[in-house]
Amino acid sequence: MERYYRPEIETAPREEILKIQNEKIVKQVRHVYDNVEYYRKLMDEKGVKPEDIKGVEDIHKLPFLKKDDLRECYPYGLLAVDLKDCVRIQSTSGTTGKRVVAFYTQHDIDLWEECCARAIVAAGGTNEDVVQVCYGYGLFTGGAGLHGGAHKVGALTLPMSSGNTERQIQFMMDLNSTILCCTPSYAAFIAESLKERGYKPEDNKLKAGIFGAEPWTEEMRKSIEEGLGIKAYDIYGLTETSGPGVAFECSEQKGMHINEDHFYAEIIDPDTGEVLPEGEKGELVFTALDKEAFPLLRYRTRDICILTRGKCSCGRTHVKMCKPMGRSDDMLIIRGVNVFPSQIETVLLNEGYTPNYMIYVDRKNNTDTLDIDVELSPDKFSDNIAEMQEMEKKLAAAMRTMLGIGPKIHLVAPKTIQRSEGKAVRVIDNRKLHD
Ligand code: DLL
Repeated sequence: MERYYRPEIETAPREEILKIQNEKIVKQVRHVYDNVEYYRKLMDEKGVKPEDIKGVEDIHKLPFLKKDDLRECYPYGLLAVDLKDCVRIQSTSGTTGKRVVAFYTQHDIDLWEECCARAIVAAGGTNEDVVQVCYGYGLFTGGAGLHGGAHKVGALTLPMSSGNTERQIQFMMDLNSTILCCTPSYAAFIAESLKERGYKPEDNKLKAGIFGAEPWTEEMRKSIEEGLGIKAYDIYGLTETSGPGVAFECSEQKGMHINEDHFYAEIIDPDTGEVLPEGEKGELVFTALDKEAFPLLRYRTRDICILTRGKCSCGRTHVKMCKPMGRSDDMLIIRGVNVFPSQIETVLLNEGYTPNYMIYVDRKNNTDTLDIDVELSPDKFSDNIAEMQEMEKKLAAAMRTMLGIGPKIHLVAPKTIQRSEGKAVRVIDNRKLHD
């Protein structure tokens, strides 16, 4: 039987959700206009006043916020409450430019942790579970968010943080963890490490995993589910909107329900900014409806996505987002062709290879090149060069069919590609260095 953390909200009729959203947005726009000078200026420039926003149908009148605005406002420029009312700061893992710092009041923390609690319950979590959190703790929102959510559910929480895989496995087996929370790439690594130590999927007590923070394919889901003997659920979120839990998967495992009583989602055309109708692919934009300290309105996530409102078998009524199809800035344009790393992962897993790979893009003699290192599992590895070359050719052909361009494949020995404990880095684009 499906269980919910807040049934009255999660299964509320559409009209009721809309009513909640309309009430919240009116208050929220007033709060931001009165307290955030930067956004007030953007609204004034656009000629929009708080009184013009009477409900969510007016949200499209508001200006967008982009990552650049956040950089410009670093660190306090978008803060909407007194600093003394904030109880926490978290930050993005960003490697370029300034990091985004997000502020939280206690109300914001409660709201965020509740979103994570909803995700854990949707994955079958109860107070009888042992939740092993191996997302990074610290500034990254993964550890803190799922940790808080697990507490709210009343589960026994194992605050492992990421890394030290030996210890992760020891605790998982000794303390009978039932729910695993980490990035999908780290889950794949844990599965591989368990197998190497001679454990079979049925030897652990895990029943579910809550995996997110990076794109992952359906093929990767299947491989993790088989490797660990669990059901693998997706979870989405970003530091700017609080962290994980903005959206989460239910038993249907087909798209993630957005916590619409807290976050209003739109899909826009990334070039024109125009709002697209339901079912169309575009950039995901979020408005935080009731966050106090760092209440971003119409924040452009750069994640490419589709929203759908069809009836869900789990009984939840909140809108669903599909798996993000990569960020608009993750998309590689190689010889004019759009390539998403997720397409490469799909081909690899379909062809029976491991999810351990590295993509290298470069430009030689004014032509883009695409090279993919693919790690072989020990059973596929051989010193027969002709055989290896034949496999490389076959894989390159399968890639060409999927991508529209042919990469150069390099099969590499088992254990030669570095494993990820957090967000996996799988693309190195050397063109950026030359341009
Ligand atoms: O990654 C928050 C998080 C922690 C989500 C743990 C889920 C689990 P940031 O570091 O700010 O926050 O990165 C946010 O990561 O805009 C997406 O591009 C990507 N992302 C997050 N979840 C998913 C997912 C956290 N389930 C950025 N699928 C977002 C694909 C995801 N991409």
